[in-house]
Amino acid sequence: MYVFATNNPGKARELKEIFGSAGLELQTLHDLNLSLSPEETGNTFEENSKIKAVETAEFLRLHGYLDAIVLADDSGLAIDAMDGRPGVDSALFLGADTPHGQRNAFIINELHGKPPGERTAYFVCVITCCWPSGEVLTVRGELEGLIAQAAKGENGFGYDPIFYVPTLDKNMAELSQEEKNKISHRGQAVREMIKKLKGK
Ligand code: ITT
Repeated sequence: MYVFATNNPGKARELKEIFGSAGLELQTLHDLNLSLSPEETGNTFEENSKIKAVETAEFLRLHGYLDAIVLADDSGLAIDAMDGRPGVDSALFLGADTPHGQRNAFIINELHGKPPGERTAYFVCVITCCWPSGEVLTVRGELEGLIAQAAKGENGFGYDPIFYVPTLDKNMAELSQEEKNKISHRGQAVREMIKKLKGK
């Protein structure tokens, strides 16, 4: 069984859809009535994604899930004009409990008046898989875009309303789930991971 170690419902929705279209079932800890929030003490997406996968795999073993294959996602938005922030601290930006609407408004304001060439940004998604044997594998996906002039769209989650995708002339939150998955940092990483899972 594949278990996704996340507390973020937006990530869970996206991964489940991509797994589903590959004919694989993915459950979250929430689906198993379990809960765990590993401390993200790493300095990189790779480190934090591995911490979440490995700790959750150990936790599941203790709960009797001896054959669980665990996936974890660490992701975020890096803005060039803000020296790569919020980056690996994307979930903590302006404080862990700050609503995303407030974070997005802050970023729009920070970049106010900047021309497109100074609005470049990219989403990163690193997914780690941890097998019952303890073997670990990591993949990374990235999507480049621009910080939009204004927040737009109701879909997706997090920073999606302020991320402009030039090739589609839309903000990420204006894309359907299917459209986002096709191009997104997470979509790319998950599809690569699924190829590796199927090759095992
Ligand atoms: P888990 O660790 O439980 O998976 P989290 O939300 O804490 O959930 P991260 O530590 O990886 O996840 O933080 C990622 C942050 O970046 C979080 O604030 C997200 O809202 C944001 N983010 C990640 N992927 C995104 C996406 O596809 N679109 C918009 N924002 C995204």
